Amino acid sequence: MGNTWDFKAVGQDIANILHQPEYDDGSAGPVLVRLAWHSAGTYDAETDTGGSNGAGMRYEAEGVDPANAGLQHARVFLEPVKAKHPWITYADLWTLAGVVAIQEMGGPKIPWTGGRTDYVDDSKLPPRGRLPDGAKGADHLRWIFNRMGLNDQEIVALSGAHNLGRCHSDRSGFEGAWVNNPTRFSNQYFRLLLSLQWKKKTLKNGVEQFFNYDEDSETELMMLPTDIALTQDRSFRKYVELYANDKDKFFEDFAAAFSKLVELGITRDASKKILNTDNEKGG
Ligand code: DDH
Repeated sequence: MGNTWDFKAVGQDIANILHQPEYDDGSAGPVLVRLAWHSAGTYDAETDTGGSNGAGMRYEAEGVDPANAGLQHARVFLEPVKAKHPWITYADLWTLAGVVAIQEMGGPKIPWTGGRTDYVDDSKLPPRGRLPDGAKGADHLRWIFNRMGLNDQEIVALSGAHNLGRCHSDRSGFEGAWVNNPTRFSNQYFRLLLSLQWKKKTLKNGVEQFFNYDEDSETELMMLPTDIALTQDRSFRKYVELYANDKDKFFEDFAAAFSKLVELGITRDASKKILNTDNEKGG
């Protein structure tokens, strides 16, 4: 049984379950990152509701929200880690898993501190519809992220998480991966957004998406309408260009924005002394 507050040991065990040869591209990493993001991205600054505290996806209202389809896989991957370290809250486990996965896939160290509670405060429950809709455009992105207190630069930096993973038609209705190596964190997403020709296509299920056939790898890469919107809006595009040209700057800004994301709306359990719980695994 792991020692209470030994987040480093939890981080190590998360790193150990990332390799999943039977799943997707062989890694649980991308879907764990999405779990962390969707647990936090419901935050509304004005009413101080939503956010990662409470781990609301354990319950039906948030858990079976169509926006969260597929994230049960991420939660199942983490159960052995929770069983070994029962003291950790789900809210901490899910956000730490995202942070550890990013780093293990070659991304930046993301400052992370434990202490989220699993207490569900009914008055803080987020309504559905707070997570972004990939079929929409720049105004929608600002509406969603400004509500969390995040600005244009942070929106673009965070969107760089689409270097990882893929869309599944049975989850979101979209299909395909953004980059050729979707388990390696990099700024490739931004470079491809600018360098390839993206053509709109309507899938059999009626969903519109952008595709490019990559002759080098003989695979078809894709972008969501919201990804393409980042290149069409002047303010967003400035940051797409910055991150496409400067990987270090992208890593730095991504780490800061992701860290901010998983802190949104957090109230820590004051009865427990949380000392020096910085994510050392991320070190
Ligand atoms: Fe995303 N994302 N995301 N995303 N996302 C999907 C997959 C992944 C949007 C839509 C989708 C962020 C922002 C946005 C990841 C991380 C992050 C899928 C496919 C859709 C659709 C789901 C499926 O079919 O399985 C939209 C829209 C936005 C936006 O408007 C900005 C952000 C901010 C992050 C983040 O982590 C900071 C990751 C990782 C995946 C891959 C998941 C997987 O299973 O693989």
